[in-house]
Order: sequence, then C-alpha cells, then structure tokens
Amino acid sequence: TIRSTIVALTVTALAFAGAVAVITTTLPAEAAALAAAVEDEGADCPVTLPGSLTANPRLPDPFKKLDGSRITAKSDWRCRREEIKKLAERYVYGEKPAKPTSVTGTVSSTNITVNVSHNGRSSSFSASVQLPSGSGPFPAVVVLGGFGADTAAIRAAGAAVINYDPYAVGREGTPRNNKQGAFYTIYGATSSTGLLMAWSWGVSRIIDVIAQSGGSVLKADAMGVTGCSRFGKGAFVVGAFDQRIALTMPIESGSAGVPIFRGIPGEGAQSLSSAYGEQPWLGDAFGSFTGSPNTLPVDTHQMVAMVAPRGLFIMDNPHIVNLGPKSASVAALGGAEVYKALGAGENITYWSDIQNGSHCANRPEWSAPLQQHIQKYLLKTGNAPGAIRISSRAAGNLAEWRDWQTPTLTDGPSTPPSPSTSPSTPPSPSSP
Ligand code: MCU
Repeated sequence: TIRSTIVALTVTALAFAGAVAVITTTLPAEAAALAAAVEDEGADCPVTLPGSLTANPRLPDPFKKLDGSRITAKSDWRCRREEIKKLAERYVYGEKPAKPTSVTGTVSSTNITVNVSHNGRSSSFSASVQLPSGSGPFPAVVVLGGFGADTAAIRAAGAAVINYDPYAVGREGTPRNNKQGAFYTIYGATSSTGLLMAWSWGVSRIIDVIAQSGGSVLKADAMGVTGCSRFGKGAFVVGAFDQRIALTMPIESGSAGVPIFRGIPGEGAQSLSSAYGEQPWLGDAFGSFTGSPNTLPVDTHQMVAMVAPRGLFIMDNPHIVNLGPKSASVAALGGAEVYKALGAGENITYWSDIQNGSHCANRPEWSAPLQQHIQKYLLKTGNAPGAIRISSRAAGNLAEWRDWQTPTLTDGPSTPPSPSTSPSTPPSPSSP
C-alpha cells in the first residue's frame, strides 16, 4: 500500500540520515571546526573587571560570570572566556595587545620572517622551518626554545616544525623596568606585560604571516605549539591566548605554567616569588599575589579552560616536586570540567604517568600520543580520544579545591531566568 511504502521510505530515509549523522560525527573533519579563524573570537564581549578582590582558598568557579550568575548555554562560553582572558591579563600575565597596525612577512620552506609596525615603532624577527617529507601545504607545530620537544616525531607525523626563539621577542635577564625584545621595542621597555605573554604575541604574529602567505607552504588553520619547562609555560600561554592554535602541548611547565597557583605553596613546588623573581615571565601585576594566591580572581584551571574545546595535551613529570605536578593535575582536572560541559571532554589529555627521567628528557612514552594528537587536530586524519593519566606519585584531588559543580550547558542560545516563568525561592521558614 501507499502507506506502507511511505513508512518503508521513511525508515530508509531515517536509517540513511542516521548513517550520515554517524559519519559526520566521526569524521575527523570535525576537529577542523575546533580552532577559530581569529585570534580572539570574544573580542567584542563587554567585560567590566571587579573593583575589589575577595580571598577564596578554593579555585574560582569557571562557569560563574563577573555579574555573579552562572552560564547556562555552551554559547555563553565565548564571552565567559573573554572575562577569564581579561582577568588573566590584568592579574597574571599582563596585557596581550591586539594585532598591530601592520604585520608583514614571508614564508618559505626554510624560514619565516615577521615585520611589525605600530604607532610609529617597528620590529622584526624570524623563525626557521623544517618541513616533513611529502607535499604541502603542511600543518605546523611552533616549537619554543628548541629542547624537550620531540621534533623528529612531529615531522614523522607529517607536520612542519617552526623553530621559534622566544628570546628574540622577549629577552631573559633584564630587569622588569627595562624589558627587551621585538615585543618591547613596539610596546615599550617598561611595559608591564611579562615575557610569557610577549612570547605568545610573537607566535600570534607568526600565524598572521602564515595566514597572509596564501597557504602554499604552511596551513594557518592547522597550527600547534609546544615547548618544555620555561618554554612549556610559554606554550601554555600561546595556546590559551590565540584561538587559532588547534593543538597546545606544554611539557613539564612548572610554576607559572600549568600548576594551580593556590596549590604551589602546599606542594612545595618552585615558590611563586621565586618564579616571579627569576625572570619577568609573569606580568608585573602578579608581584602583589606571590604571597597571597588565594586573592587571585583567576587560577590556571581557567587558562586550561580557555583552550577548550581545542586540542590540549599536557605532559608532566611527577618525579620532580619542584615542578608542582600535583598542582598541575588539579589544573587539568578543573579545566577538564569546562571541556566536559562543552561536550569536548575527549579533547584534553593530561599525562604524567611516565618513567623517571631528567627534566625535559626525550621520552619515548609521549611519542605515540604526540603523533596521535597531531593526526587528530592538525592533519585531521585521526580520532584518538584524549585521556587523563595522572601518576599516583603526584595526584591532586579536585574535590578538595572546588566548591562548585559542573553545570549541564544547553546547546541553544542562553536563556536568562525570567521572573514570570521561574518562581523566586520562598524565604526559608527555619532562618531566624
Ligand atoms: C620549570 O621551568 C624552569 C623553572 O621554573 C626555573 O626555576 C628553572 O631555572 O628553569 C626551568 C627551565 O626552564 O628549565 C629549562
């Protein structure tokens, strides 16, 4: 009959639609949509920072907006992330200026040059390039500093290596009132922005040049970043503050990197005053908080969350207490709650389950997951799920650090509670 034919057709159509849906959700192309086309998608979000700070021994609620309400929809994350960005700039790293008036440069199979001008000042720097075998254009991983990252594995996986010297953009060994390097040539030697953010600005300008290059050698929409130790701190900040970065891979970053500031004193890691004083890595404003991290309105679990839903592979070393691996695991677990709420729980990996070895050693244990991450987020040919693999030697407990729970965020637009549909809570009869 006509009716049964329609039913059969409908069932066939549904089955077909179902098959298509399954194919689209498992297609690695989905990873392509994770990174943004711009450095900061939330640049238009209005943010008013708080006028005063209140001490909080727990990790600040990443879902709670500055106006005191909590986000309800996944789409709210865009502007909530902007609030976290502004807090992190103001209190931790210093401001990252937006793209300068003029950014030009060249991309070849061996080298990238970057020329920047802004407000009558100019500076430039360059980075060498090593291509993988095969034919391009290639995805690329920016390697900060040149040690501790497995560049052979990166190239064997099919991504180019961009050897970036952070010191060309923000030198070490200078006092805070006389900072040097390409960033400070533009923004001034007394800029209160620390080196980590200056380094991150430099990588953003490299991405600008690759994006403008026409894409015949390197692909601006398939960029990763990595580095170890102080350059792990840098890689973390690069990924948090440029949403074009599809894959962020900090290694053994230590204090001023991934570990929660609040956990560092109790764990006995490199102290905040030591990290603040050793080099001007953090912004000048952080100086007021080295002895009172509980007063910070933001902590590093929120920088982890800033990377969401993009690929994040945190490598850490549980054998060196000075690195704060327990505090780093708490940052990962706290940030992972935002990944989960955004439906991207599989995009974060924390891996400290490793054999002993010296700081920034080449670790065969990380080669396979490193290549899987490159395949998934840069080449878009893989789909290995992320994993949280915390060594029992240095395992933090998120429950001890939070007094908030993870909300179920809706897919649609945000629905602020309206007085006519949501009854107000009646006053409690038991309160005196
Ligand atoms: C872990 O990163 C740093 C550490 O914060 C410093 O105290 C130490 O001097 O250098 C480490 C590093 O960058 O090692 C290569």
